[in-house]
Amino acid sequence: MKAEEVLNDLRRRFPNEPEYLQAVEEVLSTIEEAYNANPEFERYNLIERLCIPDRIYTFRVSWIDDNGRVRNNMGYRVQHNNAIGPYKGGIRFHSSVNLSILKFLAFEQTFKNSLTTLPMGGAKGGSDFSPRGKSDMEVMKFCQAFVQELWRHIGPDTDVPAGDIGVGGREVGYMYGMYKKMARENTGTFTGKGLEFGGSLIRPEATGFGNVYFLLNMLETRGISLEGKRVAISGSGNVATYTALKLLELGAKVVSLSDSDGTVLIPDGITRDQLDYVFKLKNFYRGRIREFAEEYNLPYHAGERPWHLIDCDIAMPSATQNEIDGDDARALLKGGCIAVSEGANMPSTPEAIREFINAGILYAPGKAANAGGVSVSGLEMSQNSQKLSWSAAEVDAKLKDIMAEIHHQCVLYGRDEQTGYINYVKGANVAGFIKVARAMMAQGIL
Ligand code: NDP
Ligand code: 2IT
Repeated sequence: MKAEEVLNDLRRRFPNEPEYLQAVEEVLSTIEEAYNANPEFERYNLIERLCIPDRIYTFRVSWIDDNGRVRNNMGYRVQHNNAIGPYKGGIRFHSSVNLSILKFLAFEQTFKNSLTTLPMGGAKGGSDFSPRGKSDMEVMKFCQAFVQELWRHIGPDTDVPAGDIGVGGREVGYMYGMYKKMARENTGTFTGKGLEFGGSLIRPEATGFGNVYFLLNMLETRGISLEGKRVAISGSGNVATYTALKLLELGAKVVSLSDSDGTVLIPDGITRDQLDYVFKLKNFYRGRIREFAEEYNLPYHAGERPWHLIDCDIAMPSATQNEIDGDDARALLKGGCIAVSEGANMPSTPEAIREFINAGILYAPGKAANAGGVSVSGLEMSQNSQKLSWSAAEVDAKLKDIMAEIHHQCVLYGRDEQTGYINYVKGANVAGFIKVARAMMAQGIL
């Protein structure tokens, strides 16, 4: 396999899917050697079957808003690969959602889920519906209409959706309610459910906590302590806020948060009271980070991302894809950044990744660093199957072990023998790939 040839073919066939092509390019450029080491893979044209999703469902979602107007959104589910387990991955509701974005996310999810050590295939779904500015009733009606189409394609051993941007506990609850009604069963087909109806303790915290656990593993390879480190975070949603919470608990300083309108700087580090305010603002009032800045008289930069606004030791991008470009990466490095651990999926552009790796800093791609979320989703599935629920301490301990194992796999496949540098991009891609590839080979051409 020549990565460039495979890519050129995909570029020709999917010319309007830049995010998908970007994600595939990053993986192919690092697994070429591992792939070619096994000639059987090529004979089965494994690479093409791994890059192109198994199937994609596309549908229209019609619903009625509070003013009685009929609204139409697009709905999608990309079932990418189920070689190692049922399709598994989040649902994103955001006005920017299109097939390219969901295909990139489903592709990434396949490698991420392979890394988790749990039996889950890769999928992603969503809609260009934006919950922002919608009433609770509108969100409910939309979720119900979305699931009236989706429900027949999912199931506890077929495909298990969860949250992502714009989809949290509220949306999962509404979607699961309608799913249950349509499917006439109660097997927990969504994860991220409420605790009263099969949800797992620590699932809301899992992505952010898991990212901090991964960061600790990375820092340990260089004997660096997290205590007192200045951490810039982007976003102020699920991943960002729980990342901040764990950092605070471990004595680090969170110096920024953001949303799609702008960035707040917290030069002395966020306090627990301030963070509680953000949790309330975002989850209950669905307000803007600007309001937090106003409440505490903190510097706010409209329309800006954090990276060039404040010096930090560590960056944890936790908002969206391609939110750190080459200039942002250079600004981070100039400001003394020694580690980047990605809470978001593909937040760094290829140029930014090159900058980080060339500078020799610790750099963890999202598919490794943010895998804690889907890992605890996997644990939620286990608990649902057993009809049991585990304690928070038990789930948290399992999450820590899983993040350590993912880190271990990255080191195993990503450490350069000569320099000792750990290329976490290569490590995560190769480790994720090998497991899926072996499973695909064992199951024949499907
Ligand atoms: P939320 O919807 O809870 O929060 C998203 C945050 O990012 C909000 O602050 C939002 O601002 C901001 N944001 C979203 N889109 C943009 C954009 N285009 N430009 C700038 N800011 C933006 O989502 P999550 O916290 O769940 O997800 C954040 C990231 O983490 C995503 O990349 C997601 O794929 C990834 N992830 C999530 C997991 C999970 O378990 N939830 C697991 C693994 C990865 P605003 O409110 O203004 O839209
Ligand atoms: O990107 C991700 O890993 C998620 N949004 C979580 C997926 C899941 O199934 O919990």
